[in-house]
Amino acid sequence: MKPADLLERHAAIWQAATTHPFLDAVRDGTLPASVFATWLVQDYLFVTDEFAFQAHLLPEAPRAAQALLLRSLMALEAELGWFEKQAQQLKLVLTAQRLPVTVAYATFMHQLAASAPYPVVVTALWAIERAYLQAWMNIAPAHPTYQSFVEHWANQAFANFVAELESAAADALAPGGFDKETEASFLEVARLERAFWGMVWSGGAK
Ligand code: MP5
Repeated sequence: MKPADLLERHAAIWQAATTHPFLDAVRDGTLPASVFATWLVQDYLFVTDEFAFQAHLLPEAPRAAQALLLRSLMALEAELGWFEKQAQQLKLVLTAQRLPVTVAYATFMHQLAASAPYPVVVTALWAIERAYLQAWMNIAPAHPTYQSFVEHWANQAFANFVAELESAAADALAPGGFDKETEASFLEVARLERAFWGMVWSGGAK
């Protein structure tokens, strides 16, 4: 079984992870600025946690995957700068507290990096990126208010990068394919993605 088979096997769960009223409102330009601000700040904090996660993964990775993972780490650092620029333009402070799902996602990534075997971790990383690719592709092109954010993930270069991660995960999982632990981490990514949209949509109230 390949990484992509997880998407088919859990199609309904994956659909729930990558579609949400938050995203529909971004597409339509009806999302209140305050809700968008909550997402932007929490996603910035998520990316700082993802940066630590990926940095831990690098020395564990097989030689053939190191160049890709290093590029990914560099892209994450650039992305932090991109978030900082957006926040400055919108006059948002990025030093907010992490809301509960952001904390849960950080804990999950930390535990994976600390104790899961490399094939499980690289498959989870692919799932994290694949989720955002799909979520934002689904709503492109969006209302001009938010289109520049949508394009940040809904673009061909990002799709190519996610495809490279998928190959790296497939190489790592071969020849046995994914096991229960890989599948459980994939499902946890899907659950956290869904919960993350719910958290920002409700403004952190739940
Ligand atoms: C990503 C993200 C994608 N930014 N936020 C969440 C909650 N899930 C996935 O990661 P990246 O590094 O921004 O492509």
